[in-house]
Amino acid sequence: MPERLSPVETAKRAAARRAADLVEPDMALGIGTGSTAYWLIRHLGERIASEGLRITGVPTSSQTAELASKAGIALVDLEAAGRLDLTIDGADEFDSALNLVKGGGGALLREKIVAAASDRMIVIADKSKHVETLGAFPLPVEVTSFGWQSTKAAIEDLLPGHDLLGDQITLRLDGEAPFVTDGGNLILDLHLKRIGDPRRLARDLNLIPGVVESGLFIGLCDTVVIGHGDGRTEII
Ligand code: ABF
Repeated sequence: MPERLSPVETAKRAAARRAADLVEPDMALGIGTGSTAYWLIRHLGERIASEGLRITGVPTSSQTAELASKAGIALVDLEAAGRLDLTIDGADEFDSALNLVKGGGGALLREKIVAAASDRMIVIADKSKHVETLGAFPLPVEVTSFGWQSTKAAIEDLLPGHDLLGDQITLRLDGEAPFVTDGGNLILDLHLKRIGDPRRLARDLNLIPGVVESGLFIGLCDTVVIGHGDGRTEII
């Protein structure tokens, strides 16, 4: 009995399946985090089982590592892998210049490092992630726990000089406690509503002491595979 999926899950699965079909034997892959990436892992597992596909993978989170290992993907450390052929990952938003907002799952630092170490990056996403202007999704910024309130104040001082509609900053929580990333850092979510110049904001954020990385991925994504609720896909 085939699974009955919601239109959003149908879209995610379709995008993931199309991207999985682009993976070639012996590729060294960066493998993303999030529900769309988990569909990718499932489809790669099916190809491993059905055609004996041989690939190695660098996971971007502990959950990705667990799922990829169970799917039969040989996991390697990024240091051992060196350059990767391809990273496939999800996103929270993407615009038509293929700028991304990522990090809703809290793994943005490893996701960005892995993407930057790859010859190509493909994003897989349902069509609702395609926006004209980034910013409706709160922008995750990873900061050191040491001095995080000073870092937050420095970000607040930065924002008025940018083309934004919102300016609230919240500390991401895990229940009552601050959320802690795989790297031991904290995440501030910037509720900006509209980011007029993502490249400039990304650059300015990374100049602030205490900011480890932001969820703005500029110039890293080569292709987006978009999934639709009826199972169709398109590539931009
Ligand atoms: C990860 O996947 C994160 O960067 C991003 O927040 C999330 C998107 O999740 P989903 O695919 O479940 O929409 O790449």
